[in-house]
Amino acid sequence: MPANLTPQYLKAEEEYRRATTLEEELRCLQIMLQEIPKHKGTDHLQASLKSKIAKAKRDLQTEKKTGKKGRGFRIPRQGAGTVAVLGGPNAGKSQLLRSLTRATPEVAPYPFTTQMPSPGMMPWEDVAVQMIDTPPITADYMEPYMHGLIRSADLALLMVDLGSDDGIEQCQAVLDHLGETKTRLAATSYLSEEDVGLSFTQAFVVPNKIDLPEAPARLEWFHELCALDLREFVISAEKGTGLEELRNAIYRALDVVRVYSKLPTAKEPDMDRPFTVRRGSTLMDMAGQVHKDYLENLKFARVWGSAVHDGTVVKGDYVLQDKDVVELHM
Ligand SMILES: Nc1nc2c(ncn2[C@@H]2O[C@H](COP(=O)(O)OP(=O)(O)OP(=O)(O)O)[C@@H](O)[C@H]2O)c(=O)[nH]1
Ligand SMILES: [Mg+2]
Repeated sequence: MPANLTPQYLKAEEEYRRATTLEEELRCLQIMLQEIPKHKGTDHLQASLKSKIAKAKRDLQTEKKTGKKGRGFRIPRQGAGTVAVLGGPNAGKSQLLRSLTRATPEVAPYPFTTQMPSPGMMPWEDVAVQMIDTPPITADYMEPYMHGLIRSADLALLMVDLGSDDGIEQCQAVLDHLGETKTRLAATSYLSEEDVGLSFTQAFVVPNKIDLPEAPARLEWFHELCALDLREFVISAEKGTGLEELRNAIYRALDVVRVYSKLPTAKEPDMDRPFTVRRGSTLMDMAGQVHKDYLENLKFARVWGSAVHDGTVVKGDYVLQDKDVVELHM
């Protein structure tokens, strides 16, 4: 780390990566600039932040003038996390959505079937994860809004078509294309510290159509030709092979915990609709999700869970554990 970045900086940086509106982006960048230690070692980063802020302001003005959202396509976040399904034409992205969610995007044996991103919710135990089907990325073309979509996703699935001899090349084309932009895939999500715009999204590689007779041989070629530093899940989206492993790994990769809220007046907590927060989040982070009034007026909470005795009184800095039941008091 080039500078001693404060927790506030790191939090703003994390939110910046997940921002879905220009206003949010701008607010996060401003916090980052305010929080960054001002010395020679951070000159470059400071300059970079300033130019990002100037650009976000310009884009906001354009948005206001034209009434058009300049950053293009945004799907509101929903559920425990958001997963972008990526790949070349015909890789089986839409089929995967059909198999893991109740969404019914068109699946067809010819390329370029999907024209617009569309979401579906994948159930996992008592929560759901948002999956987004996307149009194909090719050597020549990627929709401009795909950058924002990938950057704000918690995880990307890079699908490889094992049903065609072109599949490996098409997968490589996706990586090459992204490699020329500031939106990249990696084993974990992070923002580059040297270059403010450069963003890495955690990704899995998902070779698909393993049910086909030639698929195992193609998978071997794929391993020989593309040594990727990404976790791999080999599946048949159509036949269901490997889907349970993938579903579990997707949820775990989000690294969230579930928290159930209980009203002080209620006997039982609401076990049907857990809140999800990033692992390591505090009671305060969750309170804001329940209602923004709690942000200012939270006095304490009682918690029933694995880390504390039943009904323990805790403050805003309590770190939430999976399956905690929380009773907020104003
Ligand atoms: N054998 C087999 N075929 C599959 C599998 N998954 C998808 N397909 C077929 O592959 C073709 C393309 O599937 P889609 O889901 O439409 O692919 P896509 O990646 O969404 O394609 P675009 O929208 O054009 O980018 C269809 O004919 C599917 O039936 C699979 O697991 N096994
Ligand atoms: Mg499709």
